[in-house]
Amino acid sequence: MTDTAHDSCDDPSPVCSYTEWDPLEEIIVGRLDGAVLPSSHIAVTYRFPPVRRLLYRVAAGHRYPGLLVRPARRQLDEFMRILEEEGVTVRQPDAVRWRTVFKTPLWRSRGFCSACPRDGFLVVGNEIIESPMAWRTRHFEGLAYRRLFQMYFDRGAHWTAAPRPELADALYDRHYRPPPAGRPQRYVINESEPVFDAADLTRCGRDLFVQRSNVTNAKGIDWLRGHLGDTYRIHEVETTCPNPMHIDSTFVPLAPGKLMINPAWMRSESLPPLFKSWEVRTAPDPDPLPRGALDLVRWTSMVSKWINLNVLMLDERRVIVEETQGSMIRFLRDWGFETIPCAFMHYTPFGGSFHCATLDVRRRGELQSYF
Ligand code: ABU
Repeated sequence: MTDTAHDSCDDPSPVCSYTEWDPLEEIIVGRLDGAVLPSSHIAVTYRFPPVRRLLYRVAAGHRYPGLLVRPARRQLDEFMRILEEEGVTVRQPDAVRWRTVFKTPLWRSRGFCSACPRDGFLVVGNEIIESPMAWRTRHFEGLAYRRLFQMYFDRGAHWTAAPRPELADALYDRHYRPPPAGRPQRYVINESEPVFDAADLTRCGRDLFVQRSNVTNAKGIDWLRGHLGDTYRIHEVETTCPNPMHIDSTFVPLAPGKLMINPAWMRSESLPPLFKSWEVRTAPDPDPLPRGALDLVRWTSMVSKWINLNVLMLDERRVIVEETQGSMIRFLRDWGFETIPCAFMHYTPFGGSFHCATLDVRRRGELQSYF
């Protein structure tokens, strides 16, 4: 890949997206069919309390119960209906038998699901980059997207995979526990090979922002920097989250000049200096989930309570936001956005909300610098 390949998208390119806010034209939305509870490997369970870890050993590798899948699927259908009504082309990955045990020469696992395309794939300009994900249970997640990526490739998109990681035992600290508040950051993974989840990155034209996390190491960031070349600048942002995994509930660029940050995990003083020219606002605390129907979601959620920040921009003005999060809806309206509320909390046991559940394939716009 040469640098110039990223400068603008060939016209018409089926894949073209430089930012989180250019007008959205086409998107991949996750699929819940066949979803399996991810393996009980340390990289998955390190943040569970001891009792949940024990229970999880029995449950891991089994299908998600219908009690979780059915309401989540209803909400997913409604989310896709809203996207289509707003003029967006929606595509979904294929169904895969995630319960199948797969082996490499070093280890074996079952799969997980394809609920969150954001984690495994990064779209930069006209290129789809497959990330070298650190969770063994996600090693073959790309299979669900093969047909779509092949179609985009046939129509002219660039398609790259980062070096396939070994995910050997040596990558993980099997005794890892998150550091207590105020102690130096450390991670369940080390630097023995490059790994990253695409959801640890967010895109603002020529500038991309990344966080180190329990699935993204410095070598992974270095690989991406080398791959993208001089056309892009990758800036690392510091988070104080004790369990960092995915930047999209921590550091959320909404539009040119508008950045939303998580009040618990980001300090405006430690933002990269280039944000001095941007308006940075601290997100509101999440509203508690209503009791009753969402109790099961509360107990089985795979995300933090800050998933209220995980919004999806349709363009610089319109934003899809979770409907139980009244404080977030008011915050975004006060800031000049047009909010589109959608119920989606039942999706969180599968790993995310609107941003995680999607991969924007095409947004109308050109490569620019916003700083
Ligand atoms: N996959 C995004 C999760 C972020 C969070 O748990 O806050």
